[in-house]
Amino acid sequence: MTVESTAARTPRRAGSGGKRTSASSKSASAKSTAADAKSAGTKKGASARKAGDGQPELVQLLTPEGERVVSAEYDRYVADLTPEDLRALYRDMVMTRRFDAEAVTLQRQGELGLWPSLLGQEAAQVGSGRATRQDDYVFPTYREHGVAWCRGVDPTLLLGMFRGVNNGGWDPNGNNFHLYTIVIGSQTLHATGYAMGVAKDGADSAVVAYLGDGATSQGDVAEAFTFSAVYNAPVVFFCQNNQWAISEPTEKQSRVPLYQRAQGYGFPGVRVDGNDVLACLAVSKWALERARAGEGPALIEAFTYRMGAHTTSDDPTRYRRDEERESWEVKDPIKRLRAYLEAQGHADEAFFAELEAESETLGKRVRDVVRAMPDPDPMSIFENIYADGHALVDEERAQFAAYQASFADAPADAVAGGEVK
Ligand SMILES: Cc1ncc(C[n+]2csc(CCOP(=O)(O)OP(=O)(O)O)c2C)c(N)n1
Ligand SMILES: [Mg+2]
Repeated sequence: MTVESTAARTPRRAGSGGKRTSASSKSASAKSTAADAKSAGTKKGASARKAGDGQPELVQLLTPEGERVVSAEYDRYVADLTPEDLRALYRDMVMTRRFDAEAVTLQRQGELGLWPSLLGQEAAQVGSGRATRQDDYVFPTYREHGVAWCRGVDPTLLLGMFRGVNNGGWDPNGNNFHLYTIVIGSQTLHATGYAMGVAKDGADSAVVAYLGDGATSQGDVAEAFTFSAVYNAPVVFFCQNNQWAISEPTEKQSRVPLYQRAQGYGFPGVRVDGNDVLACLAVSKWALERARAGEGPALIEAFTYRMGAHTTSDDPTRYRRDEERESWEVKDPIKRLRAYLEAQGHADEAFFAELEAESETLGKRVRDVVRAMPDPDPMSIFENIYADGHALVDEERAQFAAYQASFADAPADAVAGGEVK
């Protein structure tokens, strides 16, 4: 039991208009993972595992070897998953990893300015992303490519900002997936405010705020935790503890395990194996269900690892040892679900081969779309700053227009009397 049950369980929200009900569970399917768990190669009643040397327990439903662990507490959240659902989770992770690898390559080829890879964090993102409902709202950091995938955002749209051709790239309200946020931790406040609004509307939607381990040291996150707790906001804080905030290890962020921070704010915190897609799905569903039911926020700490560099501008060999990375390779989220699918006879060679081909097609599409992205008009950088214009921006615009016009190949009509046409 890793839920901080000592934290004050806030009562149901009173008088908030609409009725908030628990998420309805899907009807029982022919073959459940709980049934699978009861069959061959399962471990009973041991879903809380040690995270590593001296680390506290974490919720785990699939071991790194792909064995299903029975959990009295969390099995019910994955009990209705069919073999098809499990293959779909596997596909999500494979497609996400392939997309991410293509983006890294595109950056290396000079097609993108920067890329923050999610390598190693696929299970945390797909598990939590697939736990959300369409009407839920998600506030990501800059690394949530797997969550974007689950929300239905076309992956090619994620690349525009990193190519420098736009300031975001997608309509946040199209998929209830907010724009990427680079200012560390600030999205937790946006999410909290949004969740307070959802509650005032009387809707039974929930909100998920993604954050990193480093973000937990930000004042914005402390404020978001405080406000969400006292206003009992339906928000789930999904923290991917990938062990590093650029070159700062988690030990430099906190003297207690991150999930325990929730206790001080009066809401529950859980540490989950972030490389176990089933556990991430189950724990996220638990947190979303209680948020919908008016029980307020929860903090999930998905214990995982950033297998790549912080971004393509970073060189992690300067601050961490290869052995550390290698120790996480054996916990790979994709390999462990594959082992489970194979052991259960839920997927055959043809499935894996088709998926491989499908992911290559995605890679090619991403490449083609990025290379064809039109460069924006340089003057467009001055758009969308103030609704009604601003003297300083006008001055800067004129200066920049003159600068652009000073190039030999500038179009003759680029400027007229210092004003942009
Ligand atoms: C307010 C603020 N301070 C500093 C930075 C620079 N910065 C960018 S990423 C990063 C580390 C974030 O680490 P973490 O929250 O663990 O997320 P991760 O990158 O590991 O996913 C920092 C300090 C920033 N973007 N915003
Ligand atoms: Mg981190």
